[in-house]
Formats: sequence, C-alpha cells, structure tokens
Amino acid sequence: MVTRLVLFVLPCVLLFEKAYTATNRTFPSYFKFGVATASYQVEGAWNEDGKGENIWDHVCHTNSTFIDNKDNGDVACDSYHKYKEDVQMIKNLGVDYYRFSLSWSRILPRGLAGTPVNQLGINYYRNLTQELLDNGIEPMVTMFHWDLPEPLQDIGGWPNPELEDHFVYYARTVFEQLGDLVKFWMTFNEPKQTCQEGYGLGVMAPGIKSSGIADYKCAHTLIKAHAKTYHLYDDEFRAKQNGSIGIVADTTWYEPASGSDADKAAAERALQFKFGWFLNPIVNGNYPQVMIDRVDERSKKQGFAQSRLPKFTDEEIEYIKGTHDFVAVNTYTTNYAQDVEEPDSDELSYESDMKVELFLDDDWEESASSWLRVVPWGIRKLVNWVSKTYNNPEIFITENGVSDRGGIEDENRTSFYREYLSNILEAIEEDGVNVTRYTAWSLMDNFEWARGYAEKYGLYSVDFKSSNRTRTPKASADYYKQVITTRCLVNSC
Ligand code: PNW
Repeated sequence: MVTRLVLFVLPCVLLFEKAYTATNRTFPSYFKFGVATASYQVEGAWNEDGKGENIWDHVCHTNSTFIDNKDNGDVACDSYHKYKEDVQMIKNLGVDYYRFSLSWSRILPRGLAGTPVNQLGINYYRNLTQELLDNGIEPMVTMFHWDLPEPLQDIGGWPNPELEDHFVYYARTVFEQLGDLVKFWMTFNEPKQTCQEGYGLGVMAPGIKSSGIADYKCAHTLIKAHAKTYHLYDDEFRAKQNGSIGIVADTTWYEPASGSDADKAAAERALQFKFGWFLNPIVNGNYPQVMIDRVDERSKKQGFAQSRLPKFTDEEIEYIKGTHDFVAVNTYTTNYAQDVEEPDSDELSYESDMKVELFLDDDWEESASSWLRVVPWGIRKLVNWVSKTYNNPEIFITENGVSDRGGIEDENRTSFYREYLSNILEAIEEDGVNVTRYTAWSLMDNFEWARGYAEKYGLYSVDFKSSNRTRTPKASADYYKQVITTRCLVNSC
C-alpha cells in the first residue's frame, strides 16, 4: 500500500515541481514580447514576381547532398501568398512585434549595387508591413538573414570586400522604400553563422571550407557594411524616419568545464571569439584583444607575412565604434568550455586560434537539434555577461526557442519557454540587467536550413504535405499567449 502510494505520489510531485520552478514575479510594463521568422525559411515563391536566385535557392537546387531529405525552400510555408493569415496568427498570440527578414533577391534580383529595384518585391514587403501595423503589431526588420543573392556569391561572397558597398546600396534602397513604415532595423542576423558555417566549416550555403581565413575576411566585410549602414541611417534617414538600428549576434553560453583558472579563461576566450568577434568592434571599435593577439601570433608562426585576422585602420575603428542603438542577442543553448594545449602551428583553423574544447553535458535535456540542449540557467548568465562586458546596454533577445520532431502537444516547448523566460525575469529583477524584449523562435515550423523540415521550432505547426500549408496552434502557442496576457509565467502571480 505504502509503495503503491509512493509510486503514485512521487511522479505527481516531480511533475508538479517541474511545472512550478518558474518565478511568480510579473514582467515589467515596458517589457515587450515578439515572435520571429526569416525570409528564406517561410516565404517560398522562390522565382515569382521577378525574384532573383540566392545562395540557398542555388545550393538546394544543385547540391543533392547538402540538405537533409533533399528538402528546399521553394514553397516553404508559402508566406509570400499567406501573409495575411500569418498576421492573424501573430495577432492571436498577442505579441507586440513581429521580427521578419527581407529577401535581398526579391528587392534587387541581381543583388549588385546600381541594378534595378523589383517593384513587386517591394510591394510584398509594404503589404506585409502595412498589414502588421493595421493589426497593431510593430514590424522589426532584419535586412540580411543569410539569403545572399547568387550573383554576389559569384564574385566571391562576403570574403570579398566589395560586398560592403553592394550591401549599403541595398540598405539604402530598403530605407527609401520601407523606412516610412519600419522603426526597428537590424542589418545582419548572426554574422557568426554566415561567416563560420558558410565560409569556414562549409556546412551552410555557400558551403565554402576555409576556416581561419575566409571566415575572418567575411566578418571584416560584414562589420564594415554594418557600420556604413548605421552611419547612412544616421546621416540621411534617422531625422525623418525616427527609427533605431542594430545588428543581431548569436552565442551559446560557455560555462567553464572546471573551477581552474585555465578553464575560466577558456570560457571567456570562447565568448570573445564567438560573440566579441562582432560585438567588440561595434561597441568599442576593434576585435577583442585576445583574438587579435592569438591570431596574430599563430599567423606569424605559420609564416604569414600578415595576420590572418584583417586589421581595421585607426579611422575605421573610430567609424565602427558605437554603431548600435541596442544589443540584440540570439541564444539557445550552453556548452562547457575547456582549455586545451596550444595546437601545432600547422593546424590552421578558427578553432585552433581559439584554443578551447567545447562540449555538451549528457545530463542536459536533448532537443531535435544535435547542438541544442535545454539549459535554462545559461541565458541568465549570458545576459549578465553581456551587460557587464558592454557597459549595461539595452538588450533584446531576438531569438530563443527549442526544436522537436513535431506534434501539437508540445509540453517540452512550453516548459522551455517558461524556464528560459523565468531566468530572464530573474536577470532583470534580481541582477539589474536591462533586457527589454524577448522574441520566440519561431512563429511556425519552417525550413530549418541544412536540416530541412525535420527539426521543428514553431509555436504553430505547418502541414508541409498539404498544398494549403495548413497552420495549427500548438499548446506552446496557448502558453505564450497566456504569458503575454497575464505577464506571468505560472498559474497566478
Ligand atoms: C538560428 N548554434 O540559427 C537562426 O537565426 C535561425 O534562422 C534558425 O532557424 C534558428 O537559429 C534555429 O536553428 C542558429 O549552433 C543555428 O549555436 C545554430 C546555432 C545558433 C543559431
């Protein structure tokens, strides 16, 4: 009898505990909630109404081994045709804003500076933006979320410094055509992924493997393009359009693998190599000192006449410094960081420059994505680190979420949001960190890049087998909506 009672009561207590670990404080009144997607992942209509080809169209159509199940974004969620329905889904969640991205090739089909604007592409984004505004939802726009026009890859892509001016021309077009409606701009989404995965490891389009060389060149062009776009906005558009502008950088939280000084330094070095790579120039003007020192020294030992890490001139440092109105962070997971011995000088890669081994803890709850484990406390430590490292800026979480393999009863996602949001609220209330926005990734299941449609991040599920791409809210959508309405994570605050 006693054992039976224990067997019955114990799981209930555990369940109860799991459900109520979140804080019962309420979110401050200024705090805003949003939801996000990106153009290539949801729009489809890959060759409609004058859109040009981009690197993801290209890789999906020409490389049969690059994407799981040979999936592609030709139709995706069909948001190009279903945007009004999307806006109703967004409205139903009760969020304050929608973060979406523009397809460069839809706006400038040939990508290059000086080439004609595609009016039908502009119309699509004006219609979507107006529909959001008419429904009381603030548009938050990312200019570049990985879908580079193919003609720009044909001239070398981001490692080619000429891309700076091609991007700035595109940015000017976008301010001119959409700037009356949009008040929140983000130049680049996750430049680290573009440069490291696209030009270093070669696991994302365009699939170039040149770690320790092309990835650094890519970042250099991106940072300069960002700074020039920021100044363009300041000099010619801000006074009449009154918006703000920044960049979105992503990072994992790196927890020292032990209490040793070497591992603590390794965790800090990882944060500087992954996040400081972009944020340090944008806040302070130059790459993190540890990165400059290490890449310079290893390059020298390797016989390079110049460092593999490109240099900013003094003038450029002044120009790049402070080109942000907020700090926008995408974050999902945590890794342990462990110091390793200095790699041989014949090892030429970003990883050997960083000199840190990163790994996951098997005890951390898994997701459908191999790199993503559920570690709610990581986000609290991360926002504290960002706040301390960059002089207490206004921080937006512009992406956070978890994947599974499908299903409407997604208790895993509900508890992920509850526990991550709880840690953010504690960072605000107990640690004094200035986080003002939180964005769930994603509005709906979509094209998860090289993983195709198998890994699902949506608050709404999408039936990719129906030509209608039918959307259905998941349990997590109801939960997110409840949090936004009550400003409370648990049953009552
Ligand atoms: C982000 N990591 O990418 C992107 O901005 C989204 O487009 C994407 O769908 C989402 O996260 C989920 O993957 C990331 O390995 C991909 O740490 C990988 C990592 C981080 C972000």
